[in-house]
Amino acid sequence: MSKVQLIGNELTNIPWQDRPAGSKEIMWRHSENPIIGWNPIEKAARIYNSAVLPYKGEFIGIFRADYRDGIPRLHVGRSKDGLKWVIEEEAIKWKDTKGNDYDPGYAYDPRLVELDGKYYMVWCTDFGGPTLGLGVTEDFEHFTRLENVFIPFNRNGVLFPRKIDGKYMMLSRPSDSGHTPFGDIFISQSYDLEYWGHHRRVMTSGCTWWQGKKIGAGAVPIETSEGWLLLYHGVNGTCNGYVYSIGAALLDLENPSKVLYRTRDYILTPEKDYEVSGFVPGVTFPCSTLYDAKTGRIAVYYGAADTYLAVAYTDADTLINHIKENSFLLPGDEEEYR
Ligand code: BMA
Repeated sequence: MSKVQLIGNELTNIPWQDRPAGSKEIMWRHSENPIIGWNPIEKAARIYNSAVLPYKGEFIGIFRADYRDGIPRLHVGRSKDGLKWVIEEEAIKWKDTKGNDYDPGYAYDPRLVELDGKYYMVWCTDFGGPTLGLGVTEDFEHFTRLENVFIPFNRNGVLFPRKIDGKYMMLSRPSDSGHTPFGDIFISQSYDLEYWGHHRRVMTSGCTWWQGKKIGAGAVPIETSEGWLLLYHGVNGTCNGYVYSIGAALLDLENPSKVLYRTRDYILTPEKDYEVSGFVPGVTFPCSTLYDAKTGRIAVYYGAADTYLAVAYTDADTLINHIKENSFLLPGDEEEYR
């Protein structure tokens, strides 16, 4: 077992529980899951696939809130301990760069990253069909919506937390307008967060059964001594519909279009009542992590059954050694795809 280093800040107040005695799980669930249940605020029936960050000694998040009209919207939430959340009653109001109102018709599956001293959000937005919206805030009170990243159809946009070789990097998953029955993870580069190009395929679906149908980037990659740690979701089709599990990969630090290792087996799959039963049964959908570079502790926030928000824990040594020792790559994963 090698000692793995997470690159980043200390986070002494990270939510944490030790792995239960006798457990060999690579990722173990918070014992009080789910942390957000049905009808959490007046306007929303369900809050689930959501993204959090440390903020001013406490925690902040952008939450996917599905209203009773069926439309998902984004709300800010705050927490002292990362587990008990106070979600704002009103959805985020967006302005464009000229100060005009620019609210999306729907917005879901946010990812949140601190980058260059600001907080950027990528979400799935409507733009004649689903694709990636991008916005920025410095204070979580004023929100500026930037240019949409891609034309439809695209989902699961995840920005890297720093530039690589002078360029912003974004993972995404080209899709269709519905419940896409295919999908690989791609990476695109930009000098200004507006014009994107130099697209490469990073990882293909079909590697093993649980990720046979499609895959999508989950949380913002964590920089580690062994490469970029990426948590992602993998989907397989059963006779009862899709099942969403969680896997992990290590991407090359200088060229993240190259996969160094990826998990042959899922590291978390729907098992608990709140994962196998809900609005959409059989979904575990990671959108963010908190981590403590000093101890290597990682808290994973994942949506469960499109109904709940749940937390699971792992640590750098356990997870990264597991990925390296239980990897299975497909042709196209290892090399930059042209
Ligand atoms: C995907 C996204 C996610 C959702 C998942 C399972 O296509 O829409 O928001 O969690 O389906 O329903």
